[in-house]
Amino acid sequence: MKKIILLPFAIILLFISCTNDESDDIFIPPTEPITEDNIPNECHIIEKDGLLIIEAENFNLKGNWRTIEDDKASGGKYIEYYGANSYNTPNLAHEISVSFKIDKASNYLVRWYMRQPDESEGDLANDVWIYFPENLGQAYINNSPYILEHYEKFVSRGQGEFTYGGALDIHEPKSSSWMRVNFPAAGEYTLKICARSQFFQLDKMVFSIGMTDVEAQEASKNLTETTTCD
Ligand SMILES: [Ca+2]
Repeated sequence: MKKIILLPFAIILLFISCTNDESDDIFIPPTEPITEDNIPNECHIIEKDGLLIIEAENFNLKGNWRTIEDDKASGGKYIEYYGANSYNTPNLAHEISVSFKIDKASNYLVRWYMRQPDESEGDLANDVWIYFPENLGQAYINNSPYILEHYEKFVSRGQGEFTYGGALDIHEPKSSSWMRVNFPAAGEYTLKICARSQFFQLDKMVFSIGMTDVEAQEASKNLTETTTCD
């Protein structure tokens, strides 16, 4: 009598046990190969409301750049160059880059939030080499557009707080200029930066369109980058 009562429980236990084993052990192969149409999600930095903001900590770092956490920095982080100065020519061992997406032909003013260390005097630790591949960067010399075909010095000042600014310091011909970047069509583009000054700190890049520089500064102060995923 006792065996008859226990039998249904034994069968149920066996069934649960087998089911669990199967779900743990069976490997289900992917049903379709990975193609261009079903690759895993990829995210891109994009423009929003006239601002394309790039957090510096999203650059692909190389050489003597490092990411540092700081509550004062946008996104809680900035990057610092801790290698030797490279004032005369870009040293590609410390070249970093970041990619982003543009949705239509457009021309942006290029600025940034940067900081010099507290102990830096004057114009120490306040610049980088900057270049947009495909010669998309532009300066204005004698009120005429000037195509930037290689790295140029980009500089500003700021201590204590990360500070909005950034302008070109071109040596041949010698000129100081705002920097703009001209994207000819929708697509993915890259910004390259190469180290120039030891202990320079970069928080974020700010590209603006359809607003004044003062408006861009106000609007970008407490904003981080915008991303979209496929
Ligand atoms: Ca940042």
